[in-house]
Amino acid sequence: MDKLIITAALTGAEVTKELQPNLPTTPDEIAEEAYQCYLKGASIVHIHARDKERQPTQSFDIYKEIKEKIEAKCDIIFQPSTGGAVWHGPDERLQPVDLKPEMATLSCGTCNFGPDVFMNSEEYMEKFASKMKELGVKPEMEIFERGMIENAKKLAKKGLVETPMHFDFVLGVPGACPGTPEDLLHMMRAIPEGSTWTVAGVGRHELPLATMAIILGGHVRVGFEDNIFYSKGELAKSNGQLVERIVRIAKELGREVATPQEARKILGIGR
Ligand code: KMH
Ligand code: ZN
Repeated sequence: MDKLIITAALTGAEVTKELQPNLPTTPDEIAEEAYQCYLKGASIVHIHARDKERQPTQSFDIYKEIKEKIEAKCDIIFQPSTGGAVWHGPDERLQPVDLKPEMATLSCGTCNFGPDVFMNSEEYMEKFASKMKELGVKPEMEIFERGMIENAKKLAKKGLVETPMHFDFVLGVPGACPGTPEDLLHMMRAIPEGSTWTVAGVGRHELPLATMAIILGGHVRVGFEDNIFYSKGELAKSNGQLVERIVRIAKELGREVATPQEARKILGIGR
């Protein structure tokens, strides 16, 4: 079994400081939080930028600042979001890809997202995939519903995404696929052989699904984007605290944790 890749999803587009006072939102806060997660055992950081009013933004300049600040501290893999917030348009969402990061997310279909709709038409997906291919950015295929795996396979068939693909099952988003153990099993069995996968369980699903992934040979995403709590009713102190717990569980279960360099090798991204 490969070593475990832990992704820290630090900020997201939906969480506010009112909900989670320790949410990192400025480039300095995000870079420091990324570094702390790296020290605890994360090998990828999934980044959403915020503007000065702490609103989600896909600004090239702000992502650039965050990327440079993180790279000054450590070699964790920088993975910007191209999902942004539900109201961002496709060109706006694509801006951080121009930084030529090692990875970026690629959402593989449209779904409900709480009270909103997260729009990812075939046209968007092909546009995002083509641009990432052109710039040598490894897409992480974001899967919110089972049918999205078929969309990802279609992108690969068209030669817009290289194989083996890396998937992230985001399970438990209100309005999309629930986060039961059966849902994760269904998803992992549906991806092409040789693919790698991560699970991001939303809210109370984070810990059980992460534990399943550790056992099943998948990888794990944790962080305030997906879950702001450490346990029921108890807010987490930091993203690092959530990473630390996964490292501890992995150790107990006999699964070694990957460094960023080891994660690059597992994912087939060069440096
Ligand atoms: N904020 C969601 C609407 C991604 O980062 O690629 C989309 C999202 C996915 O978070
Ligand atoms: Zn995201």
